[in-house]
This record gives sequence, structure tokens and C-alpha cells, in this order.
Amino acid sequence: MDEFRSCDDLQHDSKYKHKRTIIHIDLDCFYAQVEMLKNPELTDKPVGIKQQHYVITSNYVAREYGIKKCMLITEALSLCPKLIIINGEDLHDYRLMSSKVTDIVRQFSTKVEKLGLDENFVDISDMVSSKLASKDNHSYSVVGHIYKNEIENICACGCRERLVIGSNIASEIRARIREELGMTCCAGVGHNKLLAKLVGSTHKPNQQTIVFPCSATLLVSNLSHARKIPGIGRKTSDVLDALGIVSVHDVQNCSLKVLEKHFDKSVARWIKGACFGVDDTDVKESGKQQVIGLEEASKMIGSMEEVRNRLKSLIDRGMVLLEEDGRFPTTIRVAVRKYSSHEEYCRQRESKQCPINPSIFRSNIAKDHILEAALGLFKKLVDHTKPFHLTLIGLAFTKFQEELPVKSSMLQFLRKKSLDESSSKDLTITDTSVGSTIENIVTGDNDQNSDFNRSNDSKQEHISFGEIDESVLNELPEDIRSEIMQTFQHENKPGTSSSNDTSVKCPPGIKLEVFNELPHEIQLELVRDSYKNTSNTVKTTGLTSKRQNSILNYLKKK
Ligand code: DCP
Ligand code: MG
Ligand code: MG
Repeated sequence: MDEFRSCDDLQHDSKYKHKRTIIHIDLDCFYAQVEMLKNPELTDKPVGIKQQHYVITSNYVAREYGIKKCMLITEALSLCPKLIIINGEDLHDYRLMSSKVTDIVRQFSTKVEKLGLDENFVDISDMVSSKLASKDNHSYSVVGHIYKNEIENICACGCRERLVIGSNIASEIRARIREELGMTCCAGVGHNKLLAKLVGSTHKPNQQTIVFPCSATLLVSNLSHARKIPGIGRKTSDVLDALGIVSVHDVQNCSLKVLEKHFDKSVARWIKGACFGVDDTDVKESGKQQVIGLEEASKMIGSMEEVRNRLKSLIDRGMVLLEEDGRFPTTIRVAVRKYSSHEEYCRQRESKQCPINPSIFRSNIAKDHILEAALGLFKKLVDHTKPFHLTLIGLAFTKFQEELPVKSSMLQFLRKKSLDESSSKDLTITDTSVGSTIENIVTGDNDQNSDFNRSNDSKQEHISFGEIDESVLNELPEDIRSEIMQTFQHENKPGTSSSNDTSVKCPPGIKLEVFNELPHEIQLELVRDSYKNTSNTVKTTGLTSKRQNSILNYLKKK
């Protein structure tokens, strides 16, 4: 492809060449900006945001005093005694703003990837193509700065035009974020993610910069160290350092064969390519957050009473976040940081997680359930019978479901027995990831059990109203009956998936009818024991016990 070589001495193949147009958005002094928005009086004063003993970010007024990210508070105050310090340990407002920004970016393309709380990549290639096709493209000129190579070299593939249109779209996105949220940000425009991110930070704050492919290698070469390349983490750079490969130039001059001796082939190729500004990684569409987590740090957490109080407060705050999010977690995780005088160790967290039945979110004692589970996890992490000293405690919710599973289980319970029994034959989970499987069985983790979900879905399509035992249905109170009817209608809509069903599956060797009568906790025990004794394949059936039990009890009383 000579046309490309003429532009940027490409020594490594890029499958996309310069075809894509990607924007990277990074909010200015993010946490500090949110605080200034909440309290505009702070705007022209130096503001630092602290977590523990560190100023993790500061506004640009404070940066003029030489304050840097992750500086000790004492040092920051010695540089700027007037520094206003705000505690940034509660991430609630930052998270909220973060998702509002991403929502705006998503209005320009569905291909949006969130990176941390204050960055978004957006692939606007399709939008650029349609603008090019709509004949009004002749009037575009670059918005913002151009990262410029000394040698002006215009590529023949049309990338220049596409990127120029990209700079106009970037400016529109920034204007929208400013108008709707009052937030300023920087944008970088390039033909890949690496370049867009790097170039965006060349002019800060509240500015935008474009990089043409002819300047790609120069942009990366100007980094002081190979480890500054986004994507080259600590471990990779440690290996490179050990090999005496320190600068970007060192990597450029190192043969791929040498790199392949120390890294996976694909990693080696990526490192080498990245040092020439080549990056074929896709903008991966981010869904909602994978984890909703909260932490409380303190100099000293040393009693069970305090642990209980802090967990309660974390649960209260977490429930608010969950309500805003709208999904239901199936796993909780507790994290602690144990005190140690050794700085490195002091900063490490240990954590443990366990499944929770999302149905608890229907009840008004959800918080008690979570607290109980969280205390159980805590006791596995910390020997509470001896004195302990923690400096942080955290709680996180993960593995989300969009809907509560109970409805379809109620429906299943009411289905005639024959259907139940036949359905038990065709549902099989193949265990591919040992370790997380128990959780997946218990919570119906959808990612890894897609085969299970498919077979479940196809079964749903065949249900007719006659499969519900109407005599039982008629015995139920009005509200439960109408709930079941709604669920029935919902499940039988074409294309409706019941893949969010949370089920405890009957292990092989146990009679389904007996299993179904057991309390949820005992069912879980049986599943765990069965899992321990099984190697790779676990046969399953689909019933959620907890709710079913409550219906059973209801019917028994009658
Ligand atoms: N942050 C953090 N811990 C760090 C660094 C940053 O918690 N060690 C938080 C605070 C920042 C936010 O993440 O506001 C975003 O990080 P950035 O590196 O993008 O920094 P800022 O947005 O604060 O400043 P900039 O204007 O340089 O982007
Ligand atoms: Mg930022
Ligand atoms: Mg950032």
C-alpha cells in the first residue's frame, strides 16, 4: 500500500490503515471541576481534591502553584498555603456526572468506550462517511490545534478530510457537554485510539487537537518513556526496562523477534506498532458499569461495631446507586485494607465475594440480607476474634441482571409438572471457567452460560397459556395473579428473553421434586457439593427456589 507508506513510514501493517476517525474526550480536572460546579465560588481559587493523604487532582488555578496529581497534602500546602482541600472519597457525584457525559457522547455514535470516569473514546467513522456522502463536505476546516510534523505530507487515502470533519464533530461534542452540563474537556482526533488519546493531552485545558497520520510516529516518539504509551502498563514496562529498552526509540529499534521472546506474539506486535503510532484496537462499546462500588477510608477501623456501622452506611449509599442504575446485582464483594507501617503493603486491598439472590431486592429487608452477607465476607477476610487495624473498608455490587428473576420462576412453578420434568433434560451448563462456576450456576450469570440461555429461550417460545395450572393460579391473591399474568405476557412476546432468570439448578443424582422442596440455602449447599464432585459438566434444571418456597408455603397454608 504505497499510498500509505508515502504518508507515515508504516513499518507494521495496520488492518484499518487510516480509515477510521476516532475522538478521545477527557474532562478537565474532573473531580475538581465537579466540585467547582457544585460551589461556583471556588472557581477562581486554588482547589485540591484529596483522598487519604494525597491531592489526587487539582483545578488549573492550583496547578499554577506547581501542584501535581498524587502529591502529598503537606507538600501541596507548602507550595500553596491557600489551597482549598475537598475530600474526594465519595465518588457519587463524579459517577453521576461521568454517566451524563457518556450519555451525551453516545448521541453522536453508539461506538463509545468509557475509560475510567472522565474519558470516552468515540468512533465517529460512520458519521464522517455520511457527512462526506452528503455533498456539503467542501466547507470543513480544522477546528482546534494541529499536531504538526515538520514535513508536510498529504496522504492520498482521504484521511485528512475525514479527520478534519472529525475535528468539527469533536467541537460539537464539547460544546454540547459545556451547554448541557457546564463541564469543559479536551478532545483529541486521530485515526486510532492511541493517537486520539495522546494528541488530546497536548493542549490543555478546554482545547482540542488533531493529528494527521504523517505525524503519528513523531507524536509517539516525543514521549519521554515507552511506559508513557497508554496500554503499556507497569508489568510490560518492567520487562522492557529489564531488557534495557526504555525509550520509544529503543522499542522502534528493537527487533520484533526480541520482543516476541518476552511477550505474547500479539502483545509484542502491538508494542512495536504502538511505538510507530499504529493501533488497531477497536472502540469497544461500554455497557453500564460492571461494578458499583463504594469505599470508606479511615485512620483506624478496629472494632466490629465500627465495621458494622460502616458497612451499613456503605449499603445505604450503595442502594441509592443501585436504584439510579436500575439493575440488580447477583454478587457482592467486601474489600479491606489492613494497616501496615510498610507503605506499599498499606495500599493493598484484599477482597472476598459471594453470590446474593437478587430477589432480595423485592423485599424491604434487602439491606439486612446484604449486611449479613457482607459481615460474613468480612469475617473471612479479617480474624475478628483478635485485635485488628484497618484503614479502609469497601463494598461492591457486581454481575448485574437487568430484571428480577422471580417472576419467571413463579411462572415456572405454576407450569404443569410434565413441562418441568421435560425441561430438566435439555438444560446443560458446560463449565468453562472453574472458580466462578458455582456463582454462575447459582446466579445464572449470563455471559458464560449463553448456551443455557439459548435453550431456555427457545423453550419459552413454545409455552401456551394451557401450560399454566389455572386451578392453582385462581387460588392466588389478586396481586400475585396479575403479576404472573403480566410476566406470562411479557415472556411470550416474540423476541423476549428470559435469560435473566436466576436459578438454582438441581444437581445430578437428586430428585427434582425433592430438590425443589428444599430451602434455598440447602439447595445452594447441594449445588456446591455437587460442583466439588464434578469436573466439567453440570446438568441443570431451571427453578428458583426462594420464591417458589414462599408460594409453596402460601399454598400449604391454604
Ligand atoms: N484520579 C484518582 N487518582 C489518581 C488520578 C486521578 O482518583 N491517581 C481521579 C481524579 C481525577 C480523575 O480521576 O479528577 C480523572 O483523572 P485525570 O488523570 O483525567 O485527571 P483530571 O481530569 O483531574 O485532570 P486533567 O485536566 O489533567 O485531565
Ligand atoms: Mg481528565
Ligand atoms: Mg483522564
